[in-house]
Amino acid sequence: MKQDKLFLPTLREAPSDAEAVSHQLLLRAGYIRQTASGIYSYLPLGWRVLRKVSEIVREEMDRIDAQELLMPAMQPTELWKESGRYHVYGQELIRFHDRHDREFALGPTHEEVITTLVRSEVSSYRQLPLTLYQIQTKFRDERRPRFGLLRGREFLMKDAYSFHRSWEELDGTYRRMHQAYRAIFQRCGLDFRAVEADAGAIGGEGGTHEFMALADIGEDTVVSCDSCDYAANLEKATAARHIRVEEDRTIAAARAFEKLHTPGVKTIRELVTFTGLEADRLVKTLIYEADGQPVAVLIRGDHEVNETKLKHVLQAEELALADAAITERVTGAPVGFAGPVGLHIPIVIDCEAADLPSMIVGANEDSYHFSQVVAGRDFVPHTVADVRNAAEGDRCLACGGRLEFHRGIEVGHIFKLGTKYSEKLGASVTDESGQEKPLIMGCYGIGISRILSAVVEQNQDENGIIWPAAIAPFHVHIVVVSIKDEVQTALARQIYQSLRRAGLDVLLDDREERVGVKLKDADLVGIPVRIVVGKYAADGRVEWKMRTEREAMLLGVEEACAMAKEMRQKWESMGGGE
Ligand code: 9G3
Repeated sequence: MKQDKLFLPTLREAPSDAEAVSHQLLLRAGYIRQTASGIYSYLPLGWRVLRKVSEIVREEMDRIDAQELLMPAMQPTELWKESGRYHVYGQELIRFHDRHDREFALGPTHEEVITTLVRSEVSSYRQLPLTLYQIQTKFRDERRPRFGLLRGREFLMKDAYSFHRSWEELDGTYRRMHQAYRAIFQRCGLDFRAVEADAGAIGGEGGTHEFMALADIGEDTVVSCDSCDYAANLEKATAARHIRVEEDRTIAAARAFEKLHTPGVKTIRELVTFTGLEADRLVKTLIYEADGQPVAVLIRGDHEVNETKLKHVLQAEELALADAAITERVTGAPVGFAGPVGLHIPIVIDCEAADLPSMIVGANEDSYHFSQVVAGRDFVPHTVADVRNAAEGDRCLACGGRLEFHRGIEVGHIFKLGTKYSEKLGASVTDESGQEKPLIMGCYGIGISRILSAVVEQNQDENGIIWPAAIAPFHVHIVVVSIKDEVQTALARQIYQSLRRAGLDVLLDDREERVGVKLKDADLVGIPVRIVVGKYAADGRVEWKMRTEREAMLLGVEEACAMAKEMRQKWESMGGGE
């Protein structure tokens, strides 16, 4: 590709509203341009990278016998009413009417479409297992699109769906999909973790894993053990309960609770100062509204409520912290003095708060707390459950190691769906004994366009992007120092043709530009190998520099071409070659 004709509008500066470094660099290096908030055009180099990522995904999907198809973006909303999800998603689901006034949604995902398609075409277990996938644009009207491709409103996803006659058969496909995802993210050069995750609204009955690219910009928190391979999204992560030994429960039970006058002591920090006790001896009482009903949640002063876990424990659709007015109405006291004693609403207490032999809690009276309160004696919890966030430094439940936190970008998510959609939509097969049985399903997503940003977040420096070779828009960037010099342009063309003949993707910077600008652009665009043809061209020597290294070196032309060709072999072998 000759750069003089290439549509590659690089920028010196990123727009001020681009906060994430990947967003800034993809804009500055001319890979994407914003059309509207959360909606992007992929310019030629951006599209080349997207295609390379997509090809890696296709190779790994085809390797596990998944079959590619393409479903429509326009989905009749009757399907969403049939699946019961029409009212689950609000403004995020983009709906419109066609010329016949029929309502459609722009597809955010395709469980409904694929299940009705399979319902009408698959009738016998002999046609199973069946895994279908597509690489297609998804539409989700995010309230706050941000960080460029990391959270867009129109994005490229690979979504796969598998259909089975038994859970064992699903488990087999799920394991193969899990392995294929590892291969895909490794080939894309991502530093990622596969983590146990929460299925959320999709309702994965049998478990779900997310694939997280580690990056500080990531919205998710990955909890991983420093000693074993336990890793989970914070939404789901559990930690070992450290067993208390110091105080005997019977002693605590013998002492009646006492009233403490605690004027102005509203927060745990103030209570620590006032009582001289550590936060892990104190219990905060938070009032939540679960599907509109008030619930008291008791948790140790040094812990945080995990609302994903709490929602599951309460089997609530909607869950939110009650506001001050509701808290005062329910507890009879201003926020900061709420407590379980005398409350007439359900009380959920976190396991580790319940482990306390006795606790200090609000007295449900302004400026008063109770000490030596014993759960089960002075109040009866409705539920004792793990409703807390794991904390950094907690012990790993599996091996006792230390739990560490990392920020992560979700680039993949796989689910064992079970029969949730097949039952709702009536997709079943006759099994060996002629029985009609609902199909057992799995679904598997990869954020293809999001991978571009995740890779850039992990592979960049002060000069620009550093593409892993397998997904770089080109393998080699040839820069001619002065295109007026016949010797230089002839040598550059010779190298260009030789490398292209060897199957390398080569970009030739033949622009009438100062060499400083060309070299800056080359660093910004991030192609793995840079070959500069300049004053040494007359001696048949060129400057060779890897984008990952600071130093360049002088090589003979043959040596440079041979090295580039060898690298291609290496890159191909790292890849998923047959
Ligand atoms: C919607 C809207 C947004 C959504 C969904 C539905 C996320 C929705 C979950 C999934 C689950 C899997 C197949 C590929 C992998 C992920 N956001 N999800 O169902 F209507 Cl507006 O998409 N689907």
